Amino acid sequence: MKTISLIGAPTDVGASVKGAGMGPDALRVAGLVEALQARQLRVIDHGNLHGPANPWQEPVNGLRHLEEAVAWNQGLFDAVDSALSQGHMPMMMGGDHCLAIGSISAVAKHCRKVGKKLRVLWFDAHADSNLSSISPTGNIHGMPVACLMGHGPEQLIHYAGHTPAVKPDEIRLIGIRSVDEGEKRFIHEMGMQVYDMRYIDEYGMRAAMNAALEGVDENTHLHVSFDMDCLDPAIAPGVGTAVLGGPTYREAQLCMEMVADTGLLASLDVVELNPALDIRNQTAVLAVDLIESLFGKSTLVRING
Ligand code: B3U
Ligand code: MN
Ligand code: MN
Repeated sequence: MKTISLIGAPTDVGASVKGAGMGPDALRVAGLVEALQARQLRVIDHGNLHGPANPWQEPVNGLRHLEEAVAWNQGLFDAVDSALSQGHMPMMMGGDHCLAIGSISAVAKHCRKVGKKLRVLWFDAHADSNLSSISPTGNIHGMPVACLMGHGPEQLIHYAGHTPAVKPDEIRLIGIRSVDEGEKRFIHEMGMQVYDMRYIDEYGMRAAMNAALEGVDENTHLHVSFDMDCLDPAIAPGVGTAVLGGPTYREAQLCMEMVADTGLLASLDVVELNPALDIRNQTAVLAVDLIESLFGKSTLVRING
């Protein structure tokens, strides 16, 4: 039986909209633990990590709350590292997306150790590829992809023990539709593969997912980093930085089902859920619904669902 380690990281230090720190509890209230158990998974809820409060300060040298982000990411790195070394599947409940630096760094370290290939599927409306020198906001939740690729403040790029933690060909960005000019250049320079909304409109989600999953095999550790603002705000209003024109409910379900079909999912982040902006916890309920599909729940006409 697979064991899921739930790790709550209740902070919004990487954002400039308040509220993502309530994400972990909103997911619990929406029935995450029970839903996973119903998928025949053993669940250990480690509760919420502790870290520095959000001081709500202006950016310093292009970075807002660097010290606090470093502390939270170190805690998360340690928790994910420990879950993986026990053979558990870590599920990080954010919190804002800057936390993926610690979480994915631990995953990258693990992959090195056990000789697995890494593939990260980064679902997001944003490219999260800013550098302090080009970021329009200084918010670190706009920078985790760049940090994981070794471009960011020293304190955020060495958790994995090897830098960069993730190579450009190990990550795929999906659902992207809000990219800053500097990020565009960075993405091209790095040669990252991006399945943006234009791609999804033209070729469909099935083609996008097939392309994003190309080359994965039994020796691949598949990590999903799911920013709730990837989804269209019509179905997911409970996020801090909503962007029109995201995947529909059906498209999102297809993504999850196609990941489930690979049987390779080995770690997960669910981030940027902002209960303060939600309507009756519907975005958290949707997250739980999608996570069920990610773990193999399928429609009634399928035999195993
Ligand atoms: N690219 C902008 C906006 C943004 C990125 N991620 C979120 N918002 N959630 C920035 O601040 O870097
Ligand atoms: Mn994000
Ligand atoms: Mn986003």
